[in-house]
Amino acid sequence: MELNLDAEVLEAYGFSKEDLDIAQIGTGLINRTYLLSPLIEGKKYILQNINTVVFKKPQAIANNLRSIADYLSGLYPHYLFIKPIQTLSGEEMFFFQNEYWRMLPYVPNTVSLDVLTEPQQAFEAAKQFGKLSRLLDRFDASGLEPTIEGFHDLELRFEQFQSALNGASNDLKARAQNEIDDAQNHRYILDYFQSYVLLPDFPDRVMHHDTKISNVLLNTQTYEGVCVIDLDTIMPGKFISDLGDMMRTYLCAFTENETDLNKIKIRLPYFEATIEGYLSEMKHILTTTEKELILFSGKYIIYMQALRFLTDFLNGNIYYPTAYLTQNLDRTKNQFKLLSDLISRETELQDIIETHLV
Ligand code: GN1
Ligand code: MG
Repeated sequence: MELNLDAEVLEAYGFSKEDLDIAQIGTGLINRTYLLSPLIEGKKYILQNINTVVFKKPQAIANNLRSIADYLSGLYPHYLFIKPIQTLSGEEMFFFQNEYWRMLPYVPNTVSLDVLTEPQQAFEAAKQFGKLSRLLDRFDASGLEPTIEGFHDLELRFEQFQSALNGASNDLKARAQNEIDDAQNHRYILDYFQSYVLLPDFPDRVMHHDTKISNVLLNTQTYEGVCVIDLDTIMPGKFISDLGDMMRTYLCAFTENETDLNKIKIRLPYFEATIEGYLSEMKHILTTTEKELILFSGKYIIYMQALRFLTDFLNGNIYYPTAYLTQNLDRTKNQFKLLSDLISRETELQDIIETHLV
């Protein structure tokens, strides 16, 4: 396969294109990822092209990862933290023809899943993300830079929704009327968050900010969690970001792209496994206030993702890649269905949480 990959990029890392088999991999919507396999023998590597429309400050990513990697390697030398490999001239990124590239080690004997088929996978993934937060509990998050400004800021996401609404055509608004109502009717989720945000025991922590299942590597044989990947959005945030996105993406058997809304519901065993895995690492780290917000984390992130898809639909689909005109609207409906299922089962979900907090 002929790939759009210049030999200079590989040479910056001491590789020659002729010695490699190069394949594009991954399902992420944002960066382009390649697997480099040596034709004769040797280690495999991952090469990524960073999407600078989304990540406007690639240097912030490199700085954050360097300081976290230094901290972790000093205190927990056995912890596998996937940091970028340096170029021959000692840089964490290679800038070529207006594009940023970086290289990462490939972790052998691991798989990355696109969908969860067993609650145990949710347990392992939640444990891995919880572990990263636990190990970084004492790390000073204020030294990190936001790699995307306001990324999980629900207030900003709500404002972006409102300005998209103000600028949208009557046709788009008419198509999205029910979802626009849903967005307004759930605004209390933002108000609730704001009533907590300044409390001293609701601290900023180091968050991964993209805890979907494909961002955890599992051992090929045992399916135990090995490490987390896709570290571009590691930056300060509230714990609800990571746990909430796990709820958003692990609990339903179908993704945000499913259009049959009857299929969109929460699976209790996956909920319990997610909570159990996360709390196996974070139970003694979370503050009293944070523990009160465990279930809320799901509402917060699912609502935010619904707003983001709806905003993009009203803006004419400029952020998320879409296969058809109303895909972002369908994703919005999907996320609101998930949100309402979560809300309708609040009592039993809260009971599960209580069981695992004792
Ligand atoms: C984007 O590209 P991917 O799938 O890793 C987005 C996430 C959304 C997700 C929704 C930088 O992530 O925040 O939750 O799509 N990442 C960015 O599918 O915007
Ligand atoms: Mg990502």
